[in-house]
Amino acid sequence: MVGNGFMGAAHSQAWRVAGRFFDLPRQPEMTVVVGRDADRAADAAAKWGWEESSADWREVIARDDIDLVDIVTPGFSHAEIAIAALEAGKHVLCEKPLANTVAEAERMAEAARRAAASGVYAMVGFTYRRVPAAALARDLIAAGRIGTVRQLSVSYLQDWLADENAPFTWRLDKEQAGSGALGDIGAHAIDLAQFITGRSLVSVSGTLETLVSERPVLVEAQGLSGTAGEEKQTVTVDDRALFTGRFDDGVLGAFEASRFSTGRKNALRFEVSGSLGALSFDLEDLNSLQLFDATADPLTQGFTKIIVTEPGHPYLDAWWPAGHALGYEHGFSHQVRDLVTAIAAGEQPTPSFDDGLQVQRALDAVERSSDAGSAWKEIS
Ligand code: SOE
Repeated sequence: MVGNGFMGAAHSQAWRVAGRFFDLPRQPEMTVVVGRDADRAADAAAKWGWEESSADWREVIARDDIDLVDIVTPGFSHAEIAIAALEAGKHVLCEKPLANTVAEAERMAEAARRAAASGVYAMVGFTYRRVPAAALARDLIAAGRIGTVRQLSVSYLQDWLADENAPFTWRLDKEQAGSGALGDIGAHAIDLAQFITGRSLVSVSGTLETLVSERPVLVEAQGLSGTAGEEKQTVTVDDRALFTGRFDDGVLGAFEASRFSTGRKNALRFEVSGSLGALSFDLEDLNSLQLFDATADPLTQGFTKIIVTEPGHPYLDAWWPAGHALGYEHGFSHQVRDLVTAIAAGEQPTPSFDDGLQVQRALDAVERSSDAGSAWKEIS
């Protein structure tokens, strides 16, 4: 695994746990964790259960005992590491968004297509597809449970930047992160909307805004934030992204991504309305999915809260008895389960780098639209 920040902790947990709960065709071995700072990488290895640590990813991907490279670094380094790993014959899991630019994502997708021809696969980490309630929503929509989808809204709301004295971290630097709320969490909203509906966005109209343009420098990172210093640094990304998107079946979706939504910690929400019913989900209540059945008796109709913990629900057979809830980290374990299962079967795991490229093009179209006064832009 290359990278040892917050996302590295989440992925480590998944690599450690997935093979102990799911019957995987191959058992993951957590060989090396790589970090720029050798001491911090060594601490991460000891804490998270990696056999070794290293400060040199190039040396690690050249090793014969490495089969798969998991990339959890900021976006600017994804292309270089992923392409090198694929060319070295290693399977790749890469955090979202796939890259910082469409050009980088195109090169990555091309490398992934070449590698797949010889049975080496790449996957992008849109982990929320693997939240059981989200997977159930997709199944219900595909089965026609809410009829023809007519509209949807998807928002991803967090508030870890609402404090204007929260320090400047890499997620606020365009050079390192590519974009702000748009790429960091808007990318999840786009992927999830496309995943649950089975449709693709084709055009968008959007507006980006930066609410706090200068922040104190970071002294020491902790989680998403850290301790702040005296000096100031200029924020070079958006804090909030608002956009509408047209899907390939004509449906119009409403999207919002913000890290300034006071009181909302990790609220990835969707509501999909169809001709026969509707579905509603909130990641802050991730063990449930709300279903409205428009064909039911009007006198007793209403959104029903489905508790998504039954063994028959997606991914739930491996976990606890019904009613014993899952959390944020389980999506990552499900991701490992699906990735390892696909690789062992010689199949392309999803979402592929081509899927990641399509999301990257959508992000780019939102930026182009915002620059052009919210003019509609094709995703191409
Ligand atoms: C920060 O906004 C962040 O950690 C994202 O980078 C992740 O992708 C998301 O899962 C949680 O929030």
